[in-house]
Amino acid sequence: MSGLLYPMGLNAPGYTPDPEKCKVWYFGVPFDATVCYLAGCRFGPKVFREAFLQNEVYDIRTGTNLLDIGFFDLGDMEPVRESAEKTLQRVKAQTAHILEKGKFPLMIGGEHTLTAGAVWACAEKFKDVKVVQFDAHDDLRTDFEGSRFDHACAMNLCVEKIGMKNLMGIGIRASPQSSSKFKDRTIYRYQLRDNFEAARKELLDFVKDANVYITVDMDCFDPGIAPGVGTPEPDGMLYHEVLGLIKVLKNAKKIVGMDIVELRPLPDNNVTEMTASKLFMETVAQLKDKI
Ligand SMILES: [Mn+2]
Repeated sequence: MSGLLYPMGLNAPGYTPDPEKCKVWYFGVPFDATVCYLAGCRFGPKVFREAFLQNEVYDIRTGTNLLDIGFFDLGDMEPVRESAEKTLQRVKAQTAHILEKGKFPLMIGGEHTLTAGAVWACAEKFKDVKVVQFDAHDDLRTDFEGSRFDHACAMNLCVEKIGMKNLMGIGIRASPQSSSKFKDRTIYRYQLRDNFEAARKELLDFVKDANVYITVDMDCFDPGIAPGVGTPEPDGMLYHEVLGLIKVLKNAKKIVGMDIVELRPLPDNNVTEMTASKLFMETVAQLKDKI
């Protein structure tokens, strides 16, 4: 293939990753059946891949060539359109399969509910798992619109398995009164602004020597830098704040898995997916000794 003077790493002509040599195995889940406001995150995996293939594979901050870690794309998982519960079971089985192979699972959503399936698989494999959730909303409702399997209940489905003490929500700025009892498990957006160092310390104490699963709801970011989400909230986190907190996770015992969810493509605006894919690459580079 000629004509491309500067082929991008993951997108380079002729680059075909060997799955056995790739540490990261990723899959998409095109599912957004329970979103309550703006639908469309079922197309998240498609645009994430497009963005991902445009990123430089050299990470400046850590001096890491990401091709040395290796990324293998398992494609999109088929959801059960009429059942979030059954879809979660499929996510759980897919994640368990990746963990059995000794690989690092990354799931691209799709709606936030999907996280629970991945967390269930990690919790069964590693027993004591803590979840670090970057999100605008706490997602701790026990049910919503008559269902427990709803994106407003995503974190409740996780803590039913791992326990409330093993969840830390970060960047939260929208919550129903019913979940305010969990405020000691939450670093609210205003707390990050008031005293970032104190928040960093709180997260450090939480993740130290733990098995950690990372879930990134793209609405954790400020809508200005991530407008492509289904439920945008003003006054969100900035990129360097999220990455600054991701770096704290180097103190974990192991990072067991990760997802990026609620990415909803906009026409002619790829800022959100570029933010998502860059954050994922930098997270892998920062935490490469723990995945
Ligand atoms: Mn969420």
